[in-house]
This record gives sequence, C-alpha cells and structure tokens, in this order.
Amino acid sequence: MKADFLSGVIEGFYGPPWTATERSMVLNWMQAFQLNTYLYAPKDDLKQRLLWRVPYTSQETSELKLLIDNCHAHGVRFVFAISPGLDMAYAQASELETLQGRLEQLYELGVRDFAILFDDIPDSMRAEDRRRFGTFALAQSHAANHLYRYLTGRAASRARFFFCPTPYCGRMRRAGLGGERYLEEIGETLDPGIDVFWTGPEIISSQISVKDIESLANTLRRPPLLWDNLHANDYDGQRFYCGPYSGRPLELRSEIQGILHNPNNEALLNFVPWKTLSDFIHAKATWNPRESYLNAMNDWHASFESAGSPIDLEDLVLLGDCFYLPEEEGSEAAQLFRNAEQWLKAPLNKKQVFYRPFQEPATRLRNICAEIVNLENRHLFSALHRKTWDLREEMELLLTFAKQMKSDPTSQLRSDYHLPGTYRGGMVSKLRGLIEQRSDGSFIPVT
Ligand code: GDL
Repeated sequence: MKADFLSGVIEGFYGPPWTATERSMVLNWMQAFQLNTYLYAPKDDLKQRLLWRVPYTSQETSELKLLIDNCHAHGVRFVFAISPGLDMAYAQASELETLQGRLEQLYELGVRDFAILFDDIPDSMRAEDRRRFGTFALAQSHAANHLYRYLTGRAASRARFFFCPTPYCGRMRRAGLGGERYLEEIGETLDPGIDVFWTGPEIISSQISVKDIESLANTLRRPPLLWDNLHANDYDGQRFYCGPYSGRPLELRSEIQGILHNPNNEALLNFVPWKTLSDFIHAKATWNPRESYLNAMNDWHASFESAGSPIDLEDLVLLGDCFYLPEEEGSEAAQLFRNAEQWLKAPLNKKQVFYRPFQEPATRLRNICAEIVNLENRHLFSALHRKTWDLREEMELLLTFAKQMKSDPTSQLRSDYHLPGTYRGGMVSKLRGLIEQRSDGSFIPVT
C-alpha cells in the first residue's frame, strides 16, 4: 500500500446535501479514524451538476470556505468535484473556459484538488462533438486533460485530480456504456497523472476482487481509485447500512490508489461504516469484519442514551444486524428471520415448539425500535426514525399474529393497527405488487 493512499468520504449521493453541522461532525469522525480525503460532490447541489455553468454566490462561497478551512484544520484533503456531463458541448471552447472559471473560483478559496465526474449522464453525443472528437471518451478526456494542465500549471505538485468515467463499473463496461472502446481510450489518452474512479463489478459491489481490479488497471494504464458505494442508501428510503466494511480482501489495497466511500445519506448513521473502513485500511496482517463491526458498535452505543429505558448493547447489535449490508443481514437478524419462517411454516400441531425462539428476539427487536423515539440525541432519532418505524410495524404484526395463534390457532388474524390503505398502502406499494422479482434477478408479472 502506497504512503499517499487516499482514504475517506465522498459526499456523492442523490438527496439533500449535508448541513454545515453534519459536515463538521463528519470531519471530526474522519480525523479520529485517520481518513484523509473528503470529496465534495453532492448530486443535488445544483451548481455541482445541472447548473454547472453558474458560479457560487458570495454567500455560498463563504459557506464553502468555512468547509474547506475546516477540512484543512482536520488534516483532511478537500476535493471539489464538478459534473458538467448532463449537457456539456465538448467541442465548444467557451465550455472549457466556463469550467475553468468554476474551478478557479474554488482555487481562490484555497482548493487545490479537483475532480471531473461523468457518471449518470446520457451517453449520446451531439453531432458537433462527434465530428470533432469521434468518441465520448476522447471528448471527455480532452476536457479533463485541459483542466488538469491548467491546474498543474497553477498548483503545487501535491495536488490531485480525479476523473469518473461514464462506465464506472464492470456491468456498465460489459454493456458497452459510453461506446465500445471507452475505457481503452481513456487509458490511452487521459493524462497519466489523473486518477480514475471505479465502483467495482457493480454500482453497489458486495465483493471486489484483486482479479477484477488487475484487468481494469491494465486497460486504464493506472491503478483505479475506488468509489465505494457499499453503504450508499440513496436508492432505498427504508434502509440504511451500518454493517462492516467488507467483501474486499486486504490485498486489494495494493492494487488501487485509495478508497473513497460514498455513504448513507444520513451523516450520523455512518459511524460504524467509517470506523470499520478505517480498520480495514489500517489493518496489518488479518482482517475480521464482524469483529471490527462489534467493536465499532460498542463505541457507537455511547450515542444511544435514552430518555426512557436504557438500550443494551446486545439489543443495538440486533437492530444493527437488521440494517447491515445491501445483500446481507447480520447474523442475529438472519437467525431471527429463520426462526420467524420456521414458526410460520410449521404445521399447527408443531407451532408451539418454534414459538419461543421467534417470540423472544422479536420482542426485543420491537422494543428497541420503540425505544429509538426516546433517544437523547434527537438528530440520531431523526436519522433513524422512518426506518425503525417500518421495522417496528412488521414486528408488531408478527407478534400480534403469534399471540393470537397461541390462544386460538384457527382464528383469522386481524390487527387494528394494520388496516388496508394505511398499512403498506399507496401507489408505490401497489405498483410493487404488480411485478415480482425472482432471486436470479428476472421479473415476472404477478397474476
Ligand atoms: C451511482 C452514483 C452515486 C450514487 C450511487 C448509489 C457513482 C459513481 N454514481 O451510480 O452518486 O450515490 O450510485 O445510488 O456511483
């Protein structure tokens, strides 16, 4: 692993950007966890993406200046990203001047490190751009090289410059997004001093192997920089992820320029992801994600002071296990789910045997979800509330069912708190009922 290995956080999700207070807290954690880089790229800062031509107002620059200075005070590199790809006319020289002007504004505020991002954009070219550059890759590489040269002429040599390609994961590459030889052309033409982002085999990659990266590095002619979406939750409002950084071998660290982590939208829910990411980055010979998770949960537990009944660490772990990783529940949640299934599927005369192993942890889980309402830390309560509310509703229903079945196994289940329309209601829910997804990823209409 290189001495200048990049590690840190990308504010790079869809949804409301973090507030100044949230960013301060993020920086405190980053410093404590020895993470060295913060990339400013909120998808919904209009001037970062859709309105990329519009400079920041003086009010906005003052706010950014505080953030930049705060990063530096915490020993964190501040990187400013711009995403002009939604409508940039690559062949027009004035567009490059506009881009340069936008970066210059930030340069004046003390920023030295920049990124140009071409993710999530239409992969079609204007006729004029096609005539001038031929391919998307050559057009984008021209823009990036222009800015890079401009900045290296201006800045000290420690400055870094990052590029996010239009196909930024294995699946997009195989689909030929951006054009057939897109990544090859980027490798051939992008200045070797520019780092290239990659999210792994998928946008959200549960596993990333050394082999995946080796072949990509050959094509790119440089080791990639990981943009890691493992804990990003902007695509699912019901979930967050507090499981450990995992699914990557320690050896991966020597194949890449660094790991920048695009996390849960709710800044406060990233304590465990970042602490475990830090453990991974700083691990010497071995790496045990579950151990790292349990240690981090132990530390995070201090934030769960309740104005009601105390929240035990083991109950918090059970809750955390329900919001673990995109494709994996933590072991206690997985066990609870198996117990619920066993109890539900058991024939009536056997149900009793399976009742307790389900009912005991389910009651604990229901109670901790209810206790979240009483957290002293109201910001943490706000961040968790919607998600724990949904989980609580499901636990309530199952427990009501369990209780009724115990007293009258043949009765029909009804709950006054789970009524048609208000429970699992609404257009999204109805639409979800129309098409079912199988475990192999394919869809079938529900008949
Ligand atoms: C993406 C977006 C990112 C988003 C993430 C998760 C990249 C390079 N871009 O595709 O902004 O937060 O998925 O939804 O990952």
